[in-house]
Amino acid sequence: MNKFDSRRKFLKLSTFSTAIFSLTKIFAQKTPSLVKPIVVSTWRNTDANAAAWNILSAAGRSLDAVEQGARVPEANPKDTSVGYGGLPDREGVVTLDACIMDEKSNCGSVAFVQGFKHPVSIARLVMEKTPHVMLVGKGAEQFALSQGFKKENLLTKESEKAWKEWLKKSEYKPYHNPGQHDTIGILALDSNGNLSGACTTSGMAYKMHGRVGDSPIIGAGLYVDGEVGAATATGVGEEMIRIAGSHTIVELMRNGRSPQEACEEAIKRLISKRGEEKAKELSVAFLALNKNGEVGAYSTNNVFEYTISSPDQLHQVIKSKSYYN
Ligand code: SD4
Repeated sequence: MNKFDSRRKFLKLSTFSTAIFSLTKIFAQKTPSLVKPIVVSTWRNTDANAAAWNILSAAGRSLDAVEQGARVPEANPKDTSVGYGGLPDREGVVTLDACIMDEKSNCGSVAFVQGFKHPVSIARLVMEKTPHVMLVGKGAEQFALSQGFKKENLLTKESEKAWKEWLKKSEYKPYHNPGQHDTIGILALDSNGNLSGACTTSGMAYKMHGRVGDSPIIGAGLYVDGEVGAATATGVGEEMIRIAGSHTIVELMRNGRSPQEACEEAIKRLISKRGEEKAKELSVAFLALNKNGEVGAYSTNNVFEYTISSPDQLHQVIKSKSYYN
């Protein structure tokens, strides 16, 4: 073979390999890697998970799944820690907090909102339609009205009765009250591998008027990093804010911890800051999901449960491990 023949053969071969390479590239773009979807939420939120699962199992977006999931307890008058039917503050006013975050770190949040059943959906519109992340109080309510949300009374007869009963002694002991937490934090990974999260609450029952906890605070009650994982929290919000709990967990996962190890480390950090004496009274729990669909959960006391939905475990309630038994 002379010099020109081998040059021609070389050119033919490289054209052939370029064509194969381009075909592989096109094929890879057209067939996204299919990930097993999963959704996890705090407490016994099986109906919320079912709503989220409807979206995830039809190859929908995790952002839609967490919003639709969070709206379920928001609308349920029997859930006294979230939305409609939420227990009021000590003035008898129901004030709501919520936030939402997607895989690209887009986020939206509302706090101290009165008279709107679905703060999570208002938070989503803050994210999508304003240049801001967080709107509070009257401003958030004005924005909600401008977006077509309807104002309504959220104080149910049952919640009003409970508040009047509470007023008789007016004892505020959120630290001693593990049974009074039901806030939903919900995290989802969709079949395109995208993570999102949402968190919504009526806050601590009988809190001071104007008090806002961790739930609407990005980094405290919720954090999502699309490259790493997501975390959410429930319990006495002041404690999660103190250690930027959800962000701390995502950073620990970024540095190689599993979701379980990260939740345990965050709880231990919180306990070491507060001291064992105080920590024994605290009801705080974290839930985390990483990019590979692995889940972790850990709490201070042994009352925390979470709900998982995946192709292998449909709407299953699981008891979390805890520091104190
Ligand atoms: C808050 N973390 O407002 C919320 C309360 C909560 O279930 O989780 N309740 O501090």
